[in-house]
Amino acid sequence: MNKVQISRTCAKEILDSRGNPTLEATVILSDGTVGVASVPSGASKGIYEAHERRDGDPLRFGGKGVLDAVCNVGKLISPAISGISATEQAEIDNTMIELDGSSDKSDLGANAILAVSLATARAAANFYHMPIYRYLGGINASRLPVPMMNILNGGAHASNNVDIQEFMIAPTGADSFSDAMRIGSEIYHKLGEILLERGYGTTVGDEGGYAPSLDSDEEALDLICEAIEKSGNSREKVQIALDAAASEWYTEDGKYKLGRGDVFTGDELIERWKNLVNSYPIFSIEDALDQEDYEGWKKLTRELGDKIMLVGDDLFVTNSKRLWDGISGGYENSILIKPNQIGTLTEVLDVIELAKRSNYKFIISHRSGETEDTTIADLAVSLNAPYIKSGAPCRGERVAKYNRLLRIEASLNSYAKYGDRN
Ligand code: 2PG
Ligand code: MG
Repeated sequence: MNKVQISRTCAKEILDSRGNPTLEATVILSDGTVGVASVPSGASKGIYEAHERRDGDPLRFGGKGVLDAVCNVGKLISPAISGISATEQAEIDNTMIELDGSSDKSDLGANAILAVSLATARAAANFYHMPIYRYLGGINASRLPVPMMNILNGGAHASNNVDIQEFMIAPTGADSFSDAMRIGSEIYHKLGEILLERGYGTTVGDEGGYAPSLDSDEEALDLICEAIEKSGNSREKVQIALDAAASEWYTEDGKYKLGRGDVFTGDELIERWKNLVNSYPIFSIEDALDQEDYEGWKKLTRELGDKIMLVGDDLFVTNSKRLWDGISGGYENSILIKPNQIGTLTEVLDVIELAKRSNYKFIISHRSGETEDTTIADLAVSLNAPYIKSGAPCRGERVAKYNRLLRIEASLNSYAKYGDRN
């Protein structure tokens, strides 16, 4: 038996940052090397995402247990991949896809499959005593992504009245990744002070951003601009990104009904985004329209696609086929990458390859329910990704990824590049 072959795989049920169960998988190689990875879970999920398998037993975790998926790892996946070299990522991922046999990984569960897929890469990296970004990315992996920090939470991630799910600051003009994190943290704390002064709540939402109830979403943007200025950081260094998560607003009659009661047609919503882009330093909007509003996407891309990043999350769900449809159909110019939307590392790398070849920007992303696993940070560096979003510079499971990037930056030393800079 060769030493890097997989000898055994198992999993356990652990908790995510919302206190819901999720999976942690362990892959053990024949020389005893171990790789461990856990998977996150979303709240505003796209309907085309790979299936996250839950037990549905109302007597455990309100039906959200993942013991069936855990069992699938030990009983079905482990024997199927044993004996394959951990460096053969595509073979391992394909073996699991074939074993599952469904179109959405619902049989074994995309959560079970992804946990094993990532743990395999970790085991292989450990075998070669390499950090995982170096194992995955090779000698040219040296660029740190621009962090898109979600400092004000709304939508499905908070119980306030703010409609837009994520208000993010991105220090695109920072000198380095660590400089970007300093800027983000300073603005975050300044925003907290401003909210307190105005008598607003400073409790935080699922991704660590403040979650106050406000008069309007425009007020959120005004407060963030004020925080940028009062923190002493110039507007040239920091831009704003939004995730509208508009699929959550879409109604059966093809309109958008927001939480406060405002109703927009698709055209009216497009006008609203154009007005906001004209009034604020917004450089990126994710899920500006519903995941199936294809005509709307075409129109929005025609009108705003040469000005800002239009990012597909629910629309593309990290799926090459859906991205290909988008490229041919002319919708959006950027894609959000969430490994658990598709379920294997190989498919994640494939969709990013397609995005790069098609001149689509890509953003590596966390989920709103996270664990302390930091694989997405390494993944971003391995691919020289331009952006990462991992929530606010606050809360352990969010800063775990940013701190991992700070450590990678330190170890790359003067060879670390940042964002679009050389
Ligand atoms: C999103 C994500 C992550 P969720 O919509 O982009 O921020 O949220 O994980 O709830 O889908
Ligand atoms: Mg999103």
